Amino acid sequence: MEALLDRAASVLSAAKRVVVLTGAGISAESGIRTFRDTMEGLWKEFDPQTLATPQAFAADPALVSRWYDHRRIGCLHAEPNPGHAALAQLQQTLLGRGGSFTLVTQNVDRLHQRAGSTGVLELHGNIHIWRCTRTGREMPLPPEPLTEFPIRSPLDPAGLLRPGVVWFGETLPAETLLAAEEAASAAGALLTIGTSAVVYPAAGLIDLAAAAGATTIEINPTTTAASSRVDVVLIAKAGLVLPELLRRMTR
Ligand code: BV8
Repeated sequence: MEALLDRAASVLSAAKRVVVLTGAGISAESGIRTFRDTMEGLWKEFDPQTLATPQAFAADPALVSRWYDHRRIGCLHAEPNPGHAALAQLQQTLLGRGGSFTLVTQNVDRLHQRAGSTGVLELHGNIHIWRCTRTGREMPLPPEPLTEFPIRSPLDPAGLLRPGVVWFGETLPAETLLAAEEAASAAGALLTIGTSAVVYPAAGLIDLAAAAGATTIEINPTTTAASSRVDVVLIAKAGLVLPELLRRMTR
């Protein structure tokens, strides 16, 4: 691991343009269950992949709204962990050296922003902003649990509020995806952290960067669908290894 850490640190230090892609794993140490094991307690019998769809919301808006509000409150009560903090510090370090840094996340919890990261590209939206199903107007929700499910839209009597996330089968925000693809295509190094790398087009950013000549590095406590395609695989938890990586880059 020592040699791999040194190699990752020197790759990130040498790269002029760094892109970081994060998934649910970087929020695991903040107590937010990862997407594929998010179903606990009363949500045990549901599959997140089927619940995170427009079809599920159309079929049972109360159930889907209840699930998202449960996760939203969990995100509100969670705190950024040392992994989030290290990425915010990495951005400052690289910008301070005249390089560029782009953080692309699949997460909807806003913990990167709360840790101080800026310019975060949220490919899958944000669980704290909901929008009217009739007008499309977005609005933040109050910091306490909802009491009615589904929640009627205050903007249109026939409308409901839905979470401002991208469901399976929905297209990603075009500008955000384009910015992420442009950054990945110009990257000298891409660091993927805490994602099983099975959801597209997000996971495709790894291949885009590699095809453009970037050195790709993965941090994940298990191997993933991307492990065989990246240059450096660090089998570790993000909250432990990211601060160590930063220390090696700034000593
Ligand atoms: C779309 C928001 C156009 C909701 C989510 C090819 C091209 C394009 C589309 C597709 C394609 N093939 C298939 C598709 C369809 C689909 C897709 O990718 N399906 C997959 C499952 C096969 N994609 C789409 O539908 C996308 N839309 O492309 O539109 C289109 C439309 C129709 C048809 C074709 C094309 C929309 C995808 C977005 C879905 N919304 N989230 C919500 O959050 O509820 S995705 C969801 O999965 C989460 O956002 C999550 O972030 C994401 C990925 O999961 P991960 O983040 O990787 O989380 P996971 O639990 O899987 O893994 C966690 C990892 O952390 C693990 O590896 C674990 O080991 C690790 N870990 C654990 N602890 C730690 C840790 N790592 C570090 N430290 C730790 N301590």
